[in-house]
Amino acid sequence: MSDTHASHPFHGRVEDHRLVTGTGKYAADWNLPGQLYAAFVRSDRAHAEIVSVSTGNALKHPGVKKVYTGKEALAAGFTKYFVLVNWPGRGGQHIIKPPRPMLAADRVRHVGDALAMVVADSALAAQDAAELVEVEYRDLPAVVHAEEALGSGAPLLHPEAPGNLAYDYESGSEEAVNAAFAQAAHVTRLKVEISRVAPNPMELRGCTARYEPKDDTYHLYTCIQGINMMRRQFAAIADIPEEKVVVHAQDVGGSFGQRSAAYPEYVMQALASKELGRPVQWISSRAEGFNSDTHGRANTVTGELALDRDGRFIGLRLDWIADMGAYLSATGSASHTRNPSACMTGVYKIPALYGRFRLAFTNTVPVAAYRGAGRPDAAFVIERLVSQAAFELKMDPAELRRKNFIPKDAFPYKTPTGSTYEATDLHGVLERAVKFADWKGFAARRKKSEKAGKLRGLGIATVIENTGAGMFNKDQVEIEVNAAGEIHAYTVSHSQGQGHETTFGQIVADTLGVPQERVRIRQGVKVLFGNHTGGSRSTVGAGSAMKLAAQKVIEQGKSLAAEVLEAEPSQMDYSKGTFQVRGTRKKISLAELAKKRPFTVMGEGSFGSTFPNGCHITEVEIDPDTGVTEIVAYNAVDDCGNVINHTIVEGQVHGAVTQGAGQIFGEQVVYDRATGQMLTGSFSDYYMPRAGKLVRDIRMQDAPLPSINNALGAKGVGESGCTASMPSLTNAMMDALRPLGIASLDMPFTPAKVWHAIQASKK
Ligand code: MCN
Repeated sequence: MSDTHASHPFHGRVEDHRLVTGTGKYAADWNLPGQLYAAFVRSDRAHAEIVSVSTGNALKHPGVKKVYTGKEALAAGFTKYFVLVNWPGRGGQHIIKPPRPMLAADRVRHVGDALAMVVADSALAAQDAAELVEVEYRDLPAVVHAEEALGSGAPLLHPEAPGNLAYDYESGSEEAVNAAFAQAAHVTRLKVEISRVAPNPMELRGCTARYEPKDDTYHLYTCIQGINMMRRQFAAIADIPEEKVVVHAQDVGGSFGQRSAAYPEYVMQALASKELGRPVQWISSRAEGFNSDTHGRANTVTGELALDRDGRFIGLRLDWIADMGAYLSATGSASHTRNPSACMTGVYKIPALYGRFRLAFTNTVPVAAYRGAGRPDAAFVIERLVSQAAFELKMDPAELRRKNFIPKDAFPYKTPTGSTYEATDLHGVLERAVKFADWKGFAARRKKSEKAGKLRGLGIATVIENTGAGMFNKDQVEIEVNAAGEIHAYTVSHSQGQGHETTFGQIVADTLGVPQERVRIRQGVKVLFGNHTGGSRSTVGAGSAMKLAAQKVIEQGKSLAAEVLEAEPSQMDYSKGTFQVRGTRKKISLAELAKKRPFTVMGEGSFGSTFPNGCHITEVEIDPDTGVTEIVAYNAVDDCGNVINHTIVEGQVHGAVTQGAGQIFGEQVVYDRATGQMLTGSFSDYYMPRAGKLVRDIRMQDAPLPSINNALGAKGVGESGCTASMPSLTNAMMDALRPLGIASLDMPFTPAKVWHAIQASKK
């Protein structure tokens, strides 16, 4: 565990000086004396039995210390792993967790599946020797699409999971929905592919593992979202108590859900470190990352919305097929079942609802949480259905939304899937957005585009999502006011780019009324109870605990100051860093007090889910001759409760909108259906959104309605840009394309795909 601090003049984001001057410390910057290096031998095919692995030549390579194969991984007993879903699914069935050795032993199940690890005294020697490991395979047929994997006769990945079905989950009432559909005046149907994406954080994944024989502990120096999730997973795999796992990290160069896992590589490195008596480092390459870092989304969803004669929603049915890849990740199963089902009715009053979720194994990289973790997927389906229903009923899509919003007086609103939404101002947010985007002026803008030979579309999404409820039911923060007068605030949630040192520092400094330069945020240095950074919960959880802890500093400070000033605690006042005996001139600053009586306090609390919501209205312009699309307007009105720092919130929304737009217009992991090879394993083939080109001007307004579920009145914001941008931009695209008779088109809207659809519509 390590220290992050701000030891420079405060300008803007506290962490930026360190990060932009090359003095950050990332996974590859942890270099330990005597460390060895690991390289992994990965499957070059999608599905095959391993007939033999010959390590003789690799072992003879200079510098090689040891070569591990599946045999050693099995012997170590590392085949069990942690999965968030531990509740029964449909018919009381539990999720199927086939054993997974940390190196494939009898079979490889996806291109990139690691089957051997070479440990050598240099990274180069390890890599060269890895190429000398000879593997004999017996090829098996592969399946790379979830719907096909669940079909009859599909190749079977794990004998423990018949029909490749890992988990069958349901939410809501099938009976009630059937009854609603029987009475419907109109039904809108839609099948969508929410594509598989590769998160690609800037920092490559990596770890240095060190076994400490003195106290039998495993130390991981790696990129994380928080220490507790990593410790829990590693301990589950290695079958050791969590106390034996020590995680060290300082800066993390992006994660998006991908860096919460105790990946097999780390476990094997730790095993090697224990056996060889030296730390073992491994840093991924980008190509390796494409094939071994978890992917996101990858859902095929069929949705049906039933409406009555007045255009009111009376039922929603979702059939959700989620691709888990070859093995279950820790977070993927929850992200594709409970998460989307919690906000499955979106912002609408829909009395009857039923969702069935089937999780499939396929010969692809495992899927895990990815910015929004199922919630953008749920919003995508509902918001597309609503806009399509409006088109079919010849209604204004904003009007259909207004008509079906959960009414103001129905809050707190209990959804048919059991969530309780706290109060929101759906109408207020929509009206602001409609005005902000000049909804009424669209017809004229469309005409102008038409004159220029362009197709213009208007998209809207009104979304809500649950954030804030974590895996640990409590968040703790410790604040130490030391003898040097410094204020250190400790948390276990870990920033990966969200600017926590700035916002958490601000919360503590504002509560104490002291300059922010005096506050240091220290992440993952102490083991405390609490959640990792994910689910846009850090502000609600760790942030609230920061405030409570800072309030305790004042309380405890009053007692200590009273002792020093020979007064009663009840006589003490506190303001802007100074304690004063009421009605006298006797006073002492917090810093002076700490020099005499350094002290530490703990702030903690259990904070429930918050429900950030918003309305994003977008416009696109398509050049029909090339299929190239430009986002010509992006207007976002977001309610993320009380805003701690508007610049950071805006940055979060910009980043997430760009990420959503990336998926809608280009990002997609594509596997060849015949061979199971990844066709998009580098940045030459995999489109990453480019700043400035894709989303030119994201305009944003805050519409804060304070949350009542936490000490700050804040709601999470880190993912909302993804949740809203994906449906809004797709609705804009469909609005532009429908007049040509194009009923539906799946993401990504690449120029080629759009051009072909336009050409086909002319025939
Ligand atoms: N904030 C605020 N006022 C609010 C809400 C939040 O000022 N009302 C600030 C926070 O204090 C914090 C930031 O906005 O600095 C995001 O806060 P929050 O919504 O609590 O989300 P988390 O900090 O828990 O971040 C997690 C979220 C998730 S789940 C993903 S995925 C994600 C994301 O944030 N991955 C990111 N944003 C990312 N940003 C970067 N740069 N890199 C990633 O990997």
